[in-house]
This record gives sequence, structure tokens and C-alpha cells, in this order.
Amino acid sequence: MDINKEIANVFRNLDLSDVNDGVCDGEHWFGHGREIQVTTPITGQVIASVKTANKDDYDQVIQKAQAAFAQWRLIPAPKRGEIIRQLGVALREKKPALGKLVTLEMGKSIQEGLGEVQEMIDICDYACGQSRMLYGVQTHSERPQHRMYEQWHPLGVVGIISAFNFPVAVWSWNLTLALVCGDVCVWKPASPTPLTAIACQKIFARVLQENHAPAAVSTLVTGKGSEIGDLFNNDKRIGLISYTGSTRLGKHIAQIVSERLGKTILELGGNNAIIITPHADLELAAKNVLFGAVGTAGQRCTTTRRVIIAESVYEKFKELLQNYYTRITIGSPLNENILMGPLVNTAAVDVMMNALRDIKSQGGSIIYGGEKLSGEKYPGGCYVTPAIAEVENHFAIVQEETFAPILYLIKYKGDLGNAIHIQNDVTQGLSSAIFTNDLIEAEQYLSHAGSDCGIANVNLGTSGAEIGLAFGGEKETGGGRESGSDAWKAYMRRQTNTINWSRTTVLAQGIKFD
Ligand code: UN1
Repeated sequence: MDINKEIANVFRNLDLSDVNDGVCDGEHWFGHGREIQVTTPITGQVIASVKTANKDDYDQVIQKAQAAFAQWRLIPAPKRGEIIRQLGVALREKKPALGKLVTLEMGKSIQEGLGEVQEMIDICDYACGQSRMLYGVQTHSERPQHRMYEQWHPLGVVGIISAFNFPVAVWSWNLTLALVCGDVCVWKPASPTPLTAIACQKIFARVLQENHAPAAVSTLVTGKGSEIGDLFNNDKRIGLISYTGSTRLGKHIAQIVSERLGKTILELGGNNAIIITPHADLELAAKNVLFGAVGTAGQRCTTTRRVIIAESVYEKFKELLQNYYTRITIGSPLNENILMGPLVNTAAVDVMMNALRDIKSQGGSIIYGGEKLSGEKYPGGCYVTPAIAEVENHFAIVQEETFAPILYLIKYKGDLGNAIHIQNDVTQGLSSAIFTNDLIEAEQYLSHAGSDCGIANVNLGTSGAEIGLAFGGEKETGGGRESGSDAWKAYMRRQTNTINWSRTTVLAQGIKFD
């Protein structure tokens, strides 16, 4: 496969070039800040450059977004939903090219690149339906001839700060719901993945134009977090910041935004565990652990990082899993037979290698993988073998989220309560799962005395959630929710309305004031 040909085809299809403007105010493309280079981890070669935003560019975008909000909020919600439906149609047409661009830019397997675009399509369909269901409740007033109800109104300008690992899906989960709610969105993509963002912005701009909708309901500001990020966070004109990324940066953002009493949706680090009880189907469990730990080369926030295994099945499960690991194919993620591509960049490889050193120095042992790969088949320095380590849960390194394919095996003794205690004994609380065929164990795990995570599954892994219900986690994962269920409410402000149709004044709580 000639990667240069692939790049040329994808660029042609998605209207990208060697040098790209990285800022769009809806109508115009520009970028008067620094020019950054985009590297593909598949070969390590530079594939394009992008001109980023300076402060004036940023201001221009926000002004345009504010003006667009004044118009967009007056368009009926189901009409806004119809435009999002059309975005879904456009994404269906562009799915092969956009999926490939995701793979080129960040290195996940082509299956997963296409899956990510499918997740965008799914949320478009979902948000279109949601546009007719922005329900508020009503209740009966304690006063005669009064009526009370609740309405949901749009917030204004929403800032989306997305992560490299889901370079396009994170945007779509936020954008589609925010837009049907009547908000407008400004997108700051992650620095390693600006090309996918430029491509999506172009796809959506065409849909908006065909519908004669205000162009600046969707705008783009590319730039380093350190340069553009705090402009965003400090900006009173931004009603809500939705940030996906590390807990460290999430805390920084939360502090700044809460200082001005702005709103946030935070999707931060996970330290996701799977519990395997003596009543588990071990084959099923091993298959799911494999996808959870190695999918996206261990770079999902939902990646399985810890497996907590009952003592009685520990050795058997370990053997099964190691066997599965020997069958993992590693190489160019553009090749459909490959399960694992490269890490996003060489810095990520360094982080992984440091973590492996820490595991050993803290008393753990690496029982599989963890090598850097090189040679003709692995150009660019970003390929590794996934690692399995035997550890204890309290090790400092195990308590951290290392964004790499390192899987920790932890043994538990005694009853399920002990396993649940180990699982919950970390600061993060995103995703979790149990493998058991015992109904009582499953119910205990899902109960209020069970998993403390935002996602808890039975007999399936920690990653690969559908969009239909809310996505997000507790504790240091940030508490935010995106996608389905009532996640849309975060993009709106609530208003309680009471209407007096009695022609007299009646005070609540029986107060007389005559
Ligand atoms: C992320 O890694 O930031 O559940 C999100 C999953 C995907 C989303 C992951 N649907 O793995």
C-alpha cells in the first residue's frame, strides 16, 4: 500500500491541501498564528501543515459566533434537527474518506476509524429526534388560577475542546446536541489532529450553506492549548466549555471557568477495570479484555486498564489472555487485517516506556510485551507491543491513567465485595465491567454498593459504548455527561414559569400582604 497515494486521495476527497488554514469563522478561512506540522504516526512523515489562530483570529470567530446565535436560536428546534439530519447524510457519503483520515492522523485501526465516523452518524440521527423532545415538566400550582411549567432555553456559545483519540466523534457528540438545543459551537481540536477537524468543518459548512443557515453556528479555532485554551476558558462570552482530556488539564479548566461561574462538561481520565469472578465465562472475558485493552492501542478513555481476577481462576485466565495477545497483529492501521496500529506520537511511546520502568521499580512484573518496534515494517518510532503486567492496585503507577496499551492483572481473594473495593479504590470513575454468570453477583455489582463508575457493564467490556444513553464518569473523571439520555440538558438553561390567570394577587405560602 502506497501511503502517499492514500494521503493524496483522502486530501482530494476532503478538500485538504499541503498547507491549510486552521481557523474558520463560518464563511472565511484564515490563520495568522504559528504554522504547525501534522505528522502521521503510521510512518512518522509530515503530511501537511496548518496555520493556527492568533488572538485577533480568535476574537473574530467568537464575534461571528455570537451574531449567529442571535439568529439560530429563533429557528424552530425541529428545523435545526433537520439540518443535523442532513449532516448525518453528508457524513455517510464521506465515511470512507473521513474514517481513513482519522486513521492517518492519529493511527487507530481503519475499522475503528470507520467506527468513529459511524458514531458521528448515529448521534446525528439521535439529535434529530431529540430536537422534537426538548421536554420540560409542568406541575400544578398551589395558588388558584395559576399555571406552572418549566422551559429549556439555549445557553449561547459553546466551546468544544476535543481530544486526539476521538478526533471527530467528541466534536459531534457535543455539536449535534448543542445545535438542536439552539446553541452555536466553537471547536478547538487537539493539536495532533487538526486535519480531521478542518475536514469536518468543511463538510458541515456545505450543509449549512445548502440550508441558508447562519454559517457561524459552527466555527473552528486551531491552536495549541497553551496559546488558545485559556483565551477560551477565561472568555465570558462562552457559556459552556466541554472538555475531553486529562484530569490534570480538566482541573485547570474547571478552576478558570468556575471562577467566572461558567458551565463545564468534563470528560477526563479513566482507570477502568473488569472484574472476573469464579462464575465468569473465561473465553468471553478474555476476548472482551483484549478489545478493551488493545483497541485504539490503549488510547481510549474507556480502555480497560485493570483486570481484577478471582484467585481460583487467575492462572487459567492469565494463560488464556496471553494466548490471545500472541495473536495480535501490529502494523499499518490502514491494513484491514491489523488489530493494533501505532501510538499517536513518539512522546506517547516515551510515556509508555517510563510507565513500564515504574511498574518494575514499584514491585510489579511485566509478563508480556512492552517493547518498542522498529525496522522496515514499523517506521516512524510509534509502534509497540501491548504489555501485560502483574501488579497490586495500590502501586502509584496503577493509580494513574497511562494512555498506552498496558494492562494490569490484579488478584482478588475472598468474595466479590473485595473485588469491588479494589475496583473503586482509584480516583477515577469512568467505565467498569464484571464477567459473571451468577445473577446475584451481577446485581450486587450494579447496586448502590457496587461499581462507583459512570458506566457499569455485565459480560461486556469497558469500551465501545453506544450513543443512546449518557456517556461520562464520576469522581476525577469529571462528572460530565454527553450523548444520549438527558445529556442535552447540559447545553441549555432551565427557566421556571408561573402564570397568573386569576386577575387577583395570591401569594404563595399563604402570605398576606394587604
Ligand atoms: C474516549 O475515549 O474519549 O465508549 C471516548 C467508547 C467510545 C467513546 C470513547 N464510544 O469507547
